[in-house]
Amino acid sequence: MKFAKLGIAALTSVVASFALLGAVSAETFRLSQNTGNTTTWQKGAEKFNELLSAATDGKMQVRTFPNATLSGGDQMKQAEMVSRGALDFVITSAINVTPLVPEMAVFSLPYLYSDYAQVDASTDGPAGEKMKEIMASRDIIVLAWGENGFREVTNNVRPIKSPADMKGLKMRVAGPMYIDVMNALGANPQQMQWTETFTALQQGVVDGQENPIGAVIIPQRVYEVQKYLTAWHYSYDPIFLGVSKKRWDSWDDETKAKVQKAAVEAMAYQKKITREDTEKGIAFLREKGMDVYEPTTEEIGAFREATKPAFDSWAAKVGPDLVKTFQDAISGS
Ligand code: X2X
Repeated sequence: MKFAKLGIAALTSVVASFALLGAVSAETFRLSQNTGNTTTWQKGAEKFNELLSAATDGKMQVRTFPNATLSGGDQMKQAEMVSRGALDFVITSAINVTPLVPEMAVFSLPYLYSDYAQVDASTDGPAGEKMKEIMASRDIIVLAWGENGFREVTNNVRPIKSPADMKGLKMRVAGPMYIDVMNALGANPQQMQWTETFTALQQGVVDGQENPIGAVIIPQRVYEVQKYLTAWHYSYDPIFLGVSKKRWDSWDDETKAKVQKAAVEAMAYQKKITREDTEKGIAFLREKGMDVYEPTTEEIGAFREATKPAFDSWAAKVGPDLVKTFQDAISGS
C-alpha cells in the first residue's frame, strides 16, 4: 500500500518534471503587424501560429501584436526592428518597408498590374525571388508573400471619376511613394499612421484615404466613416511574412523548414480569404450605404496617364533593371 502510494507520488513527480521541461523548452516568438485584430493580416498571423505550433508539438509558438504596438504604433519602424533582430516576425506591406528598402516600392508602382494573374506571376517567379534576395541583404528573411491587395480610393467629398475629381482633396497616405502619386493627381496628401486614420476620417482631419477592400476597408469598418469609393485599382500592395535574419540563423535546417512551411501555408490561406472577401466586397459596401463607382477602361486610362510622373520617378528610384524583371513577369503571365 505504502509502496504503491510512493510509486504514484514518484510517477507524478516524474510526469510533473516532464511537463516542466516541456514548458521550459517551448518558446514564444513575437510577431508584429500594423492593422487591427479583425483583418486578414491578423488571420494569417494566427494561422501561422496554429501551423507552427502543430508542426513543433507546441514547442514554437507565435504571439501576434496587432496595430504595430511593439513599435509604438509606428508602422514603418517594424521593418527596421526586424532587420536588427529586435523583433522576431513581421507581417507588413511593401510600402511600409520602403524607408529601409526603397526597392520594395516596385510592387506598388501606379498601374504596374492589371490583375491577379500578373501579381502571382511576379510574386511566385524570379521577380519575387529577386525581392527576397534584396530583403535578405538588409537582414529580413521573407518567408512568404501574402496580400493586402489592390488599393481603392475613398472620400467624403465627392465621387471620383477622373483625375480632376481628386483636386484639393486631403488624402491620408501610408508612405512616401503615395505622396508623389497623390501630388501628381492634384490632391493634398498627408502621411499618417494607419492606427490614427479612422479617427482622422471621422473628425474630418482628412477627406479620404486609399486601402484594399477585403484586407482592410471591410474588416476595419472604413465604410462607417467614408461615403464614396472608386475601385480604380491604382496600386497593388503585397504583404509578406518575414523573420529577422538573426533569429533565422539561430535555427537548424529542420526548424527552418518547419517555419518556412508554416509561413507559406499561412500566407496562401491569407491570400485566399483576402481575395474571397474582396470579391464580395463591393456588394457588401453598397449594402452598408457606400456610393461605389467602378471606372470604365477609358477612365482607368486617364488615372494611369495622370500618375505616370510618379511611376517614372519611382521606377528610377527602385532601378530600371528591377522594374524590367517585374514587367517581364507580367508580360509572360
Ligand atoms: O497603412 C495602410 O494604409 C495599410 C494598412 O494598408 C498599410 O500598412 C500600407
